[in-house]
Amino acid sequence: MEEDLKKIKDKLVQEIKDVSDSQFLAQLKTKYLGRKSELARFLKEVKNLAEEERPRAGQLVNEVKKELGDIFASLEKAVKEKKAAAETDFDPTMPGRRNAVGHLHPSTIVQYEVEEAFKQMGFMVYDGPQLESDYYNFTALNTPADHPARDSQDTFWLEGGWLLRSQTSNLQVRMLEKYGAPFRGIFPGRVFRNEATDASHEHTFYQLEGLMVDKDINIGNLIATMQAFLSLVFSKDVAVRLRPGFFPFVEPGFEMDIKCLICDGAGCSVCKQSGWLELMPCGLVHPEVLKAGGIDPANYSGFAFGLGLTRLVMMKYRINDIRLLSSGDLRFLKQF
Ligand code: FA5
Repeated sequence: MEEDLKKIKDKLVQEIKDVSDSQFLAQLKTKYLGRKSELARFLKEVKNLAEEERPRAGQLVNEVKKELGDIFASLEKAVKEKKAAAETDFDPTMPGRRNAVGHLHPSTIVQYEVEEAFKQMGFMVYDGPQLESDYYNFTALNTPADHPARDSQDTFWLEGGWLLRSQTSNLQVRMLEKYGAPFRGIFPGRVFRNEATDASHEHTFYQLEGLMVDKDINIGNLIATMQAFLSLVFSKDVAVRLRPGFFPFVEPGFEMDIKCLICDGAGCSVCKQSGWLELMPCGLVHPEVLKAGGIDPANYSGFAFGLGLTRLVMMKYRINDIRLLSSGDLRFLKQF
């Protein structure tokens, strides 16, 4: 009997080897463990054996029955797991996939660098409204309604004397009103002008205004601050030049130009063949502006500048067309 039972087990092990189908597995289970199986027949025969043989024979049959049961249980588990894995597309053996993570826009990268440079010199960073009143964008800046200087900034006018700010200078008087003197701050942000676009002009671009008001501020302080920040941002000396420039809210006023880094001063479409790019008008704050901000010009003086942040980005990365920066073209943006 022992021999016969072993044969049953071996036969099952042989038959079950490549089974992966649950239906076939169920059939085999009936065949080997069901009521009409050989094993059931053996079990019935035990009671016909001599009394002294019965316990040993019963034990043998039950042992084999348990072994077969275990074999079926583990196979059923394996088949079930395989089926579940096939139903989902999750494959735990696949290597992980990288998510496409974005990054900062080049204008933001440069803005943060400039902010860092000015923070090191004790300037705070402020923000302000892009929808602005005529008063803060022009009138408070010594540029009344009939002033011809208004024409140099083609403004998007809205109803009721409101406008899209044409310059970050709109924050000069707002800040002086709010914080008084002494004051040291920069205000980066978006400005708007109703003008035709070309390689160096956009209708929507970024400026970064700076304002410092304190006792005895003079042009020397202005030039030293400008030089310090430019060499921090470019990590090298860059050629700049100062020309007289007129803005109603500074006196004296200057234009600070940077030698074009696209053509290295030879002349190109970005610098309009001049070799220089107008980057940063600046000057000493006009006494009328200080007064509009509630500051007494007899006690305080200051300097202000209006950096063309988008142009600085162009110089820093040698971008030869300003329009690329707002194009949303990923082939361009992925390079930064
Ligand atoms: C102004 O906007 C003054 N608010 C600057 C100022 C501030 C003067 C404080 C004195 C004291 P301007 O219109 O020149 O100035 O513009 C400043 C800078 O913005 C320019 O030098 C240039 O770098 C940039 N800019 C002007 N127009 C455009 C444009 N359409 N596209 C891109 N950059 C421009």
